[in-house]
Amino acid sequence: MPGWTSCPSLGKSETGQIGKGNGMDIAQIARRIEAGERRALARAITLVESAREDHRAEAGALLEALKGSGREALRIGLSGTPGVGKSTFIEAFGMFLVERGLKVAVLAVDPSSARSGGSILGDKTRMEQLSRHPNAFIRPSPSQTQLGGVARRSREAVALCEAAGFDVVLIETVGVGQSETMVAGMADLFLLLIAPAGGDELQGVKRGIMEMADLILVNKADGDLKPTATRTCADYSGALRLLRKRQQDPEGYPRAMMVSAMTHDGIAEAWDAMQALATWRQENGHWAGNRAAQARSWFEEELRAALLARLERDSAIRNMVDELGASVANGDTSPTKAAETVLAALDR
Ligand SMILES: Nc1nc2c(ncn2[C@@H]2O[C@H](COP(=O)(O)OP(=O)(O)OP(=O)(O)O)[C@@H](O)[C@H]2O)c(=O)[nH]1
Ligand SMILES: [Mg+2]
Repeated sequence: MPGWTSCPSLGKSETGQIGKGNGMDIAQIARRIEAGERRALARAITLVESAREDHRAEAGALLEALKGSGREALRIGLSGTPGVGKSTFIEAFGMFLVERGLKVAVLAVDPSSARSGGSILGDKTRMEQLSRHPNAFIRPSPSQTQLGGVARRSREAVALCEAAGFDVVLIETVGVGQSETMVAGMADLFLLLIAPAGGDELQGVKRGIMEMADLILVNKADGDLKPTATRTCADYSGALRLLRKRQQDPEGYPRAMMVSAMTHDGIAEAWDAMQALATWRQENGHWAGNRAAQARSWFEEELRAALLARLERDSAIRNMVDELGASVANGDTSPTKAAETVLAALDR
């Protein structure tokens, strides 16, 4: 993976220039990304993944420089429990798309520390064809920090892929609580991959996650598992019909379908369903409305993170927060009063 292990600073570009994020370098890297240069894209993603303050500033300038590209990809979030077949599905679906002339980027988002180096290797073998295809770009999940940091970096990586001219950006996450919400919050469509199983399993999928799904894909609908998959699909279809109708859905959505990432059965139908939904949402204003709402909440999250970071940097305030935290824990001070005290100190 080019750039995956390299130094993230864009200042040290391949041209050997040592820059400090000045306009020249940023403009140049932006042009290279817009020209679809994968190496530039990989480096830029490494940059946005960095927590270093100077890198953050460069990343901000780069994203600003790319803002005007006006390119829009179809952003597809994809979630499912370990072993459900996400990687296999992405390989099959990704190949299906590139064979139709589309450019596909795959980003993995994993806020837990569950994904070891071994699984990344596993993914590479599961996505062997796709990872070698000139119209595909696969980026594994970076090493981990807290969820907030992951959300920001992932959004930025999506924006970079979009500016690089990818038609479809797949954002994969393993189902671990909040990560689905995060991925759904940066996608136009959200797919939930489910394994064939008895009725009891239905209870295992949290209602909140079902409510986010646009398509539930029952994978492994092949061989001996086909009858179970058929039943599972019917169960989920029934469950989806019981959910409250969402404004952003045409008749018949959200829906459950069967696929086999192994035999490729149902992949074309799933893509048709995704396209039909995306088109309907575009024609009915939900697409733009959703993107606007996502951009707004991204801004608000940035602001919250920046304000907290500023508090963290001020050692007097940090000490105050520590002391008040202890006092709140003892029951000596109420949480409300403690927060007011910190805010009052900031105003001084
Ligand atoms: N029969 C059948 N097996 C499948 C299918 N898709 C995936 N598998 C198998 O299921 C296992 C897990 O597949 P992966 O694609 O690695 O699953 P994953 O969701 O990416 O798993 P994690 O990365 O661990 O979260 C592998 O042994 C696959 O060969 C399918 O459509 N049919
Ligand atoms: Mg996988």
